Amino acid sequence: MWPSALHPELGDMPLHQWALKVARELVGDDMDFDMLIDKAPQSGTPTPWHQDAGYWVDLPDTRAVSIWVALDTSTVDNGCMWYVQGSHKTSIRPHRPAGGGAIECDCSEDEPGATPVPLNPGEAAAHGGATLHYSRGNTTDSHRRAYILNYRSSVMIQLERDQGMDHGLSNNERTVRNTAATG
Ligand SMILES: O=C(O)CCC(=O)C(=O)O
Repeated sequence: MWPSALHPELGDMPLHQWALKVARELVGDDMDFDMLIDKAPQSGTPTPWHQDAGYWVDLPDTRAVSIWVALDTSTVDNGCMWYVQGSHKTSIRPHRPAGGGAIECDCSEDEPGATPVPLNPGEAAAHGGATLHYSRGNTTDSHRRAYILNYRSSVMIQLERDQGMDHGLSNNERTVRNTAATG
């Protein structure tokens, strides 16, 4: 979580500048948080089906967008994203804990509209808070890395922070401080 908190200079670089422009056009107006996910070779761990809104605290304005940028070629076999077409306009399904802090809801590759979205490095897909999505485990010998930038309005970000929701930023800052203290 939060690569840009570890390396603030990322915020001024082309990916963040470009993604912010796209996010402003689509819905949000500020970066809520960013993530780097590396599905390591042969790691075989799927990301369970979920809607991001299943993680959220209650907010009066739920408009948000995530921009998922492929850093490696993503394929069905190394765990490219799957989205359910049209689900961004549906209600939020019940979610349950799925282990390791993740959550999941009832959905499968057989859901009508479920579509894998393989991407080349540098290509991106955007999803909203209600979009059903998932990825298979990586069963190949190469990495599947992605940089994910999440946006919503700055007023809603402040409301989240007021309720203690910072997507791991405070943990991250503690880790950085401890790492610096122990060398
Ligand atoms: O990269 C993945 O496999 C999952 C990403 C995800 O769930 C998200 O961006 O909301």
